[in-house]
Amino acid sequence: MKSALTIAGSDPSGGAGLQADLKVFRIFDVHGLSVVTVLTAQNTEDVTSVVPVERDFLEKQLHTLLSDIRPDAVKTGMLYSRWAVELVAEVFKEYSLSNLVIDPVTVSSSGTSLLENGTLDLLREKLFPLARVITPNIYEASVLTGVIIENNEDMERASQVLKAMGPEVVVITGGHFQDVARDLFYDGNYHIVKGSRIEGEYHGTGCAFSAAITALLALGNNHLESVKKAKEFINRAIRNAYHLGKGMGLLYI
Ligand code: PXL
Repeated sequence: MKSALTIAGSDPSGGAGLQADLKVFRIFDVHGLSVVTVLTAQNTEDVTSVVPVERDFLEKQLHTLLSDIRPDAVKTGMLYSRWAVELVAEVFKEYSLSNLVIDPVTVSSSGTSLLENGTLDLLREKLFPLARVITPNIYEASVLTGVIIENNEDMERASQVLKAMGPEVVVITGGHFQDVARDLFYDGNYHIVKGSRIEGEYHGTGCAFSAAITALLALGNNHLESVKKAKEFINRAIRNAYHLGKGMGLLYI
């Protein structure tokens, strides 16, 4: 059995965060491991509170788990604090882990900030150089690079700037210029991964997409295959999304 670890926040609505990641790992028949970084109070409309776990407890969770089980792939979601980013980078090196997927979470779909000031600088400096794949959306790619993204050429420029920060592969999601949905994959060469643009707001698409890539890497797929298959998976999950609450749709995962 292959295994994948998510280091992420808890989302009680089950739409995003580690709950979504674990469901995705299960779909791909990969054993799911999870280390919780922050607790959130949220529903399909809003995030109302964010409480980081204590540093010592995050460290304890990581060492206790990793001294016993070696995951085949690891993803990070909402790390929130600067110290959490530093700790994850140290632990990743200490255990010589591979197949790190970073979803550089910045804001929730409902607009709440999901990180402390300065966390993005540390993500760039400490974690991106260790990454196999990073999966910013257009907004995150823009914040991380300073490139204003208004067309496909801007998206390409941002992906080059991000690649220079150290990851093997950059996938910028959510391009929809000229009404065509496309993600940009860049590993030194460009590949366009087409999506279908589906109207509406869905919660946790970034989490589920990066979790699917993580599971597929754990299973031994190469990075382009992993991204293409993850995109097909996410398109299906959006097409079959449903509403349980008053706010955003929940993915069928
Ligand atoms: O979708 C980003 C995200 C990641 N992780 C957690 C979240 C959210 C969005 O709300 O709550 C825990």
